[in-house]
Formats: sequence, structure tokens, C-alpha cells
Amino acid sequence: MSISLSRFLVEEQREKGHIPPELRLLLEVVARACKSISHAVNKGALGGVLGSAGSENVQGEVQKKLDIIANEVLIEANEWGGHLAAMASEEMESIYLVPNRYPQGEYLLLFDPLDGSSNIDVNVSIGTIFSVLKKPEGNSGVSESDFLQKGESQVAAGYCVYGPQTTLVLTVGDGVNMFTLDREQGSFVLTQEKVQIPVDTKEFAINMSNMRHWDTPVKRYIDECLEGKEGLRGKDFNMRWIASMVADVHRILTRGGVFMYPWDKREPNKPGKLRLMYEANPMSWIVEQAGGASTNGRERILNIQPQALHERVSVILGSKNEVDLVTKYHANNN
Ligand code: P6P
Repeated sequence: MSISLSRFLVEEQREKGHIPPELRLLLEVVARACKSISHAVNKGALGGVLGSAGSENVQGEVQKKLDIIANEVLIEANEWGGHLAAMASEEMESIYLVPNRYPQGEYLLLFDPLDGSSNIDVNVSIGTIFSVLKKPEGNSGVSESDFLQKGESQVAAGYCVYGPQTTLVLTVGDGVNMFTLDREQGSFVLTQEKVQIPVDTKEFAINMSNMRHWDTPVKRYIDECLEGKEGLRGKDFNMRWIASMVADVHRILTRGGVFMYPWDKREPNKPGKLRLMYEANPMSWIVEQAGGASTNGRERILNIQPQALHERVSVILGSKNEVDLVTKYHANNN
């Protein structure tokens, strides 16, 4: 008997008391928005949704038409439900307050509406990443500072990968579960429960073209992987780099591995490329809930106190023993 996402969330709420009704409703709406995004993505050229939108986002990156479409789908799906106070997106400079014509809720939703945009036009997997925080008690309105909470404060986090299958991966702090979209039924069905990442791996994911820019600990770790079984590690490693964090993380959740987007000296004042609030934090919580680890090379990502909505961070996540080793190399490098 297949279990739908809706039934799974009701059981998480009713039997385990793990999530309140308002959060369950929010997650149902986000899942429905991901279904709509999947539909738009799958149309591709037939839907006239490929190519650039001719604009730039707050990150100074060229926006693809699908970036904007996905952002609009998430805003429109979530603004009226009454469970949110505000939203934040990679594609919008400032936070989006729920319009006064709708009831205000107690949750804050953050998202990268379509991560991996450079892969859209070449038909490689992309995805939506989302994170849910509770609005701090007390203050009546909502401001950007309400979003600046450590990743360990998240109450839900997930992503939806638009690949050969459309799969929603979710944690509410009770492990990680995967739901595959059944297009005939139009519903997400539970396909993998209590995902566990192997603590060891023979596979690393990093953009090797940046090697000359890396800091010493990262160079040391990758060099040892490349030395293979004749080297210190005593085993051969494989490499993958999809340039879609959602797809790389999904592979790591499925078979282990270590994903690295480290600081490099191209822009020394930038801690890394990936964004803390709506890429690193949700992915780090998911990875930790699946028995993995996630640091910025020096500290647990979920412990980082955010200073700005779009701040970036160096990311090393995945199989625990590998992440610990890379983090140890950073500590020894002081
Ligand atoms: P590069 C996509 O643009 C993204 O933010 C992540 O999804 C991905 O891991 C990374 O950037 C790819 O970066 O420099 O290899 O293109």
C-alpha cells in the first residue's frame, strides 16, 4: 500500500505529534508548488520557458525564464494560505511580506526556487530548495532580521529534484524521507524512508577547474583522493560534479559521497559561492538528519549565526568520516 506525502504528513502530525497542523499545511502547499514547477520544467522548449529572462538577480547572476517562473509559483502558492508571515528567495533582494489582504501566519519560508539554472537549457537535473523557520515571538511585524536565525532553528527543510524522476526530499527533524511524483495520480508517494548516508565513501564532488584557487586543506584532501590506493587513503576515488547542488546532494543521500564548494582565492572576501540561508542550511540539516555532516571547513554550518539574508558560505557536506577529515585538515592548517 503506497503512502502519499499527505498521509505521511498527517501521521507525522497526528501520531508522532512531530509537526503542528499549520506546518503540515505549509509543507503540502510547497509540495504542490514543486509539482507545478516540475510541470513547467518538463515542458522545456515546448513551453517557451528556456533561455535567459534578460535580467539579473540580487546575486548579479543572469536570471533564466524558469528562475522567475519558479519564484512566482512559490510566492503565489504560499502567500494566501495563512501559515506564513513572509518569504525570502534567492531571486528577490528583500523579503516578501504576505499581503495584508491575507491572514498572517507564524512561519517564514526561504527558498532557492530553481537551483542549478546553468543546467536548465542543457536538460540536466535542477531543483527547488526550501527551508522553514518560525517567526520569532513578540514583534508584531516581520523584518529581515527575523530570518537571520541559525540553521539549527529550522523546523522543516527539503528540496525537490527535477530529474529523470521528480523527487521531494523532506525532513521535519524526524529523519529524511523521499517521495517520488506519481504523474498519473498527481501525488508524491513515499519511496524511501529514514535515508542514511554511508559514513565512508569513494566519491567526491567538487569543481576541479578551480583547483589552483583552493586553500591548502582542500588541495591536500583532493590530492590524497587522486593518489588512489597507492596513496595515503589506500583506495581509489571517483569524481562527480553536476553543477546542480540539488542533484549532487541527492546522489550523496542515495549512495554517499562528499560535496565541496570551498572558499577560494578568486574572491578572497567571499566566504564561498553557495548561500547560507536557502542552500547550505536546508541541505546541511537534511544531510545531518541522514547521518552525514556539514561544515564550512571550520565549524558546523547549522551553528553559523547569519548576518545577512544572502550571505554566502563555504560548504563541505556528506559522508561523516570524509567531512570530519576535511575539517580536521582545516583545523591543522591554522
Ligand atoms: P559552478 C548552481 O548555480 C550552484 O549554485 C549550485 O547548485 C552548484 O553546486 C554550483 O552553483 C555550481 O557552481 O561554479 O561549478 O558552476
